[in-house]
Amino acid sequence: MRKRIRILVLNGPNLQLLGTREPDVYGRVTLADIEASLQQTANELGIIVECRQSNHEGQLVDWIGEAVGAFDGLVINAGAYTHTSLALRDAIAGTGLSACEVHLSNIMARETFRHESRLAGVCVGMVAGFGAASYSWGLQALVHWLKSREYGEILKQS
Ligand code: CA2
Repeated sequence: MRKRIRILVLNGPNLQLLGTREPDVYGRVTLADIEASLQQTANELGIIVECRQSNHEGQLVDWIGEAVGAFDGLVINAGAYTHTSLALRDAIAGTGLSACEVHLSNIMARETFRHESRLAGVCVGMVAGFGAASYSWGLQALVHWLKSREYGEILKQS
C-alpha cells in the first residue's frame, strides 16, 4: 500500500492568542479551530498532519531539524519570526524539507516591516491574506505540489 503523505504544521510566536485578541486583524477563529479544520482537510486528502505551536525560535528550529525522515513537508506560519529569522530560513534550507509559508493576513498590505519574509525564498510558495483558510489552502497546495513532483520523478525513472 502507498505510504500516506505526512505534513508538519508549525505555528510561531503569539499565534496561541488567536481568537482572543485583535479580532479586527486576525479574526475570531482560535488556533484550536484552525488545527481541527486542518485535521478535517487531512482526512479528506488521505494524509497525516501534526500541528505544533511554539513562542521560541530555537524550539521551531529543532522541530524542523527533527522533521527530516518523519515528515514529507512543512506548513509554517512563523508569525513575527517570518520577518527576522535567518535561523528558521537556514533550518528549512538545510533540511531540504518542502515548505509552504502561510499567513492569516496579507503581509504585503500591512506595515512595510512585514513586507519582507526571510522564509519565502526557501519555501515552495506562500498563501497569505485569507484568514484561517490560508492554512487549509496552503496544505492543499503543498500536497498537490508533492504529488506532482513524485509523479514527475516516476515519469523520469520510466
Ligand atoms: O498574518 C499572519 O499570519 C502573521 O504571521 C501573524 C503574525 C505577524 O507578526 C506577521 O507579520 C503576520 C502575528 C501573530 C500574532 O497573532 C496574534 C493573534 C491574536 C492576538 C495577538 C497576536
